[in-house]
Amino acid sequence: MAMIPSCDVSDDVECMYELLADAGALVVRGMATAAHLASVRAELAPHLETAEAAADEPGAFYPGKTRRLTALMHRSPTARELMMHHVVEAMGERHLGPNCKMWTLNVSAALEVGPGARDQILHREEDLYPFFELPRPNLILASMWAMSDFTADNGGTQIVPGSHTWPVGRAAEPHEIVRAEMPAGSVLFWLGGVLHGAGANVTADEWRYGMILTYNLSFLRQEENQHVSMPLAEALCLPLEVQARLGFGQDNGDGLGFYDPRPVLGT
Ligand SMILES: O=C(O)CCC(=O)C(=O)O
Repeated sequence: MAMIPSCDVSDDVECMYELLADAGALVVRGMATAAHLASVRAELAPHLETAEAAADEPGAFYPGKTRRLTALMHRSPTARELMMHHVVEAMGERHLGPNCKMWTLNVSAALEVGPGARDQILHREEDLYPFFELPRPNLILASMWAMSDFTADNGGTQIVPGSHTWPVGRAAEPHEIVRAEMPAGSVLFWLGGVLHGAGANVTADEWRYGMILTYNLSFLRQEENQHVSMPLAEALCLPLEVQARLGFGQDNGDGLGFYDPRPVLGT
């Protein structure tokens, strides 16, 4: 029976990464406090209210009855804090660090799955970079912060453990797909080569609320254009390590992303 391993935030990060690298996915409980969750919710609420749940189009990549909101690093200082969580840092260093000088935020999005939403089509985050052959080198690490409890019925993310090692063309059988179940405050990590997708919500009235933050190697283009999503004046006020994670850093040792600071400083 396919399963997603799980552990607690206080567990050893080496053990966490071994579990993650082996299964391709891992749930870590206790990553965010109730205060963190309340504050992300409050910061994003005015924006999410304006995000309409689309009608369903069969075959469309994004199922209907879901609400999506991006540009979270501009909209939520608490989400920025969680982006830099020490367990995320440890998983990123181990998974992405060996393949790059820096790694960056790839996508930030609040994802609400409403009653009646269907399963999302299974996909790999690394399908963004199709010119690498399967199985690809480590390019992306994904994390899903449970803002509400995730259950098998309310849209818990579908994960296919082990699929990061599969050859081209191998499709998942129903018994190989697991729906992530985790209490609010947990994080589901998965590797960029793992087949996954939002789960169907078969409840009558429960919305599943998650915040997805994915990270990639800094020499690849970020899926979400952070330089447009985050005003430059705001980015320059953030700590240097946060600027670097957002992709505003210019020192990756090879000159990629260099800029002349004089226009920024007004000279
Ligand atoms: O919402 C989820 O559980 C997964 C979302 C996802 O895979 C996507 O938006 O591409």
